[in-house]
Amino acid sequence: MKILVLHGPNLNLLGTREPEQYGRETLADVNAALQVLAADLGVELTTFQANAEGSLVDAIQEARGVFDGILINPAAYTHTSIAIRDAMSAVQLPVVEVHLSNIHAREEFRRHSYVAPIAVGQISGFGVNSYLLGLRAIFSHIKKGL
Ligand code: CA2
Repeated sequence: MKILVLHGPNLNLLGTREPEQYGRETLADVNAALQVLAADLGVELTTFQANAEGSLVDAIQEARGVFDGILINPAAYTHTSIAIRDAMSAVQLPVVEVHLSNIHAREEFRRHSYVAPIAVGQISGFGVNSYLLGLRAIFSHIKKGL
C-alpha cells in the first residue's frame, strides 16, 4: 500500500514559531514519526510539503495510479481552496484530512473546510498525533476496500 502525505503552506515552519498553537516538533519530526508508523503497518509513504496551491494540485493529480490514498493537512488552503478539493475529487483517491490544532475551536473562518465533504474523514486537534491517527485511519479504510 502506498500513501501520499501532503503538507500545506507554512507547515515548513513547524517547531520554529507559534509552539503554543502547533507544538515544538518540526516537519521533519512529523515525517519521521509517520515513517516509523508506516513501517509498522507495512505502508510505503511519500511526504511532500508545498507553499504554492498549484504545486499541491499537481501532486494530487500525479498521485492517480501511483498511490492508494492521500493524507493531507491542507493548512490555510483548507478554508480557501476549491482547486485542491476539485483535484482530490478528480483523482478519486481516498483522502483523510488532518489538522494539528482543533480548527473547530478557533476563529470562525477556520471552521469551514472545503476538503472535508469529499474526505473519508477529518482528524483535528491532536497535534502530531493527528497525523498518526490519520495514517491509521486511511490505512484501515483502504485495507477494508482491498
Ligand atoms: O491546525 C492545523 O494543522 C492547520 O491546518 C494549520 C494551518 C492553519 O491555517 C489551519 O487553520 C489549521 C497553519 C499552518 C501554519 O503553520 C505554522 C507553523 C509554525 C509557525 C507558523 C505557522
